[in-house]
Amino acid sequence: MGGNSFVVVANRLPVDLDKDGNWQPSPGGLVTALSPVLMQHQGCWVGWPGMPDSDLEPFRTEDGILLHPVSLSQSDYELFYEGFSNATLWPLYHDLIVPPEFHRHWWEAYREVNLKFAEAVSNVSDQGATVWVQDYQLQLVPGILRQIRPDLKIGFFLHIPFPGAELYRQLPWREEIMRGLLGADVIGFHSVDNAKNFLALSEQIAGAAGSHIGQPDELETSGTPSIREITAWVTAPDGRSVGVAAFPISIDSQAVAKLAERPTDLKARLGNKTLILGVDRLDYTKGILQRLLAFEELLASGAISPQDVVFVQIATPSRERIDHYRKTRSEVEAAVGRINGLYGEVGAPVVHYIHRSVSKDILMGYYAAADVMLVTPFKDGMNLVAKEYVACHQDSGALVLSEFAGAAVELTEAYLTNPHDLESIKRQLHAAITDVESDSEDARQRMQLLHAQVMEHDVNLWATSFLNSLEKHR
Ligand code: GDG
Repeated sequence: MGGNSFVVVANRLPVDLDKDGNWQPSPGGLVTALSPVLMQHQGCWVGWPGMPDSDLEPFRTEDGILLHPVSLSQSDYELFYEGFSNATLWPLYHDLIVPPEFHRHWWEAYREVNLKFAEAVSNVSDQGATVWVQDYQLQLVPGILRQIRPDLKIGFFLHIPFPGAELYRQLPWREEIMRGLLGADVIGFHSVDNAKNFLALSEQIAGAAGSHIGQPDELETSGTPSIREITAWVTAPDGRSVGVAAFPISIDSQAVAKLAERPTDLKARLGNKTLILGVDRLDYTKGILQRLLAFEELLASGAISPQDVVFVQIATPSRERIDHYRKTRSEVEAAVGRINGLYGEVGAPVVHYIHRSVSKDILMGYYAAADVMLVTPFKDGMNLVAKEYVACHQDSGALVLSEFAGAAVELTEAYLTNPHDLESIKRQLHAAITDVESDSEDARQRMQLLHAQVMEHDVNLWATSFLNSLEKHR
């Protein structure tokens, strides 16, 4: 076996089956960032193809990337994916916005599926290959690989927040997961705070020792100050030294900005009103209801008028069989109906709600047309939507952004808000609307700074910084 010197492993393969049965590349930034590296290194991507009980042979994308499917059963999907990944880890890592559920049979499935992924990686990896493990669904993979393939160079990146030790310690399988992660050579997080949480916990519960936050050059990256801000070494229980650092993910900024240049008639179709936009997977972490409530209260008080503003919310379906997702959807849809019932006119709703996925082109058209972007998660690892909006605006528009999104660390010129405080969302939304309507110089300057930040720190910088760190670690 073997044959690959560079292997990415993620829960999902970077392709989706279209309605005609053809594989199409999935639109995410991760695929864009990693495709050149995979092509350059004769790379391979290991992941689940997206439908249970499929038994597919490895195949190549149009770009020549080898895809190695891992087969998951319906029961794996329910217990490992919907259960442990999305109803235990997801809420725990997002600071208990809803209570996580702890079930032993979900944990068993998580372990077995992680073993399956690790074995698949081991089978396709050359001696001494570099393996980059992605995200919370696969946290045991580094530890398993370390045992069965000690020759590999192993990196791990977490795409969601890493919570404080006080919360994390609730998890019955906390030691096993920490040891799994510590199997890596380098562990990357979006933010310094996430990395610090991990360091504290690794000392407390995994028997790791000697962790310290060092100087940037201890784990040199080719990045900019924001990327080099924290670097630390932690000594794993088996004596190996593991690098821990913040690598804030980003987007393919140039490509996004280019797509947004295409003209659309969206504003005209919406009556040339001030356009407020939300774009999210329909997830309880994203604070969609709170932003609708803030909008509703501003309408109720007369601070804004339905004659002048219109709100478009794109809420892509997500994890629809999980109870808390169903509840969130009903609450959001009830609010949309109520607000339109109170303030809309026939043929002119004040909230336009789209509960389906839209194409990348159309999405970029919405970003470009939007005067105010509302991004209000209670907790978010990074939030790429905020960065995509900013890439589409050189000096127009305004971003209202939750302090609890990882993106807030870099996008400090946004209208920052606390999504738990409705008055704070109302205040910042109103300020953003007023500033863009009056074409304020301050708002223009703020957007110029945000735009420059995102254009400079793109997803390629993220990937190369991480991989350089991993390379140097050895
Ligand atoms: C996780 C972390 C972290 C959305 N609707 C449509 C669509 N999208 C695209 C957006 C954006 C992506 O999906 C969403 O990314 P986010 O970062 O905003 O959020 P999560 O999905 O929760 O991602 C997050 C991220 O991983 C990366 O590390 O930033 O914190 O939770 O790219 O544009 N794309 C299309 N149609 C849609 O309807 N084509």
